[in-house]
Amino acid sequence: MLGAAAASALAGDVEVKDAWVRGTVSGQQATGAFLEITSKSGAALVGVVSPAAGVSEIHEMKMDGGIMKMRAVERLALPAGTPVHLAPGGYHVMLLNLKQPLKRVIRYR
Ligand SMILES: [Cu+2]
Repeated sequence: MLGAAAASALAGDVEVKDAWVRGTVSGQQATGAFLEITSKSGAALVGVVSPAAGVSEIHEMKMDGGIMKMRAVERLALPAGTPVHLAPGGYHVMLLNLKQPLKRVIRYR
């Protein structure tokens, strides 16, 4: 879902690998999605969409006064030929207002 949105918007320039979503427990409204994304010619990720969530955002983790915090970013640069990792503890796709529990980790290539 995430990969397809990114790839179709950039018509073959972007490759998405190892995408997965952290499973949720009942009542949990948000989770993270992670992937590796590479642009052949250089691009930027400027939005994400998922049918599983009411709101999807690109987030980064940053130290702020000794506390790790996350915040939304509007643009994630994808330098040409360089894999960009969205991974736990760093950049990630935040899925908010989940429409249903994600019962298990979903992995696909
Ligand atoms: Cu987040």
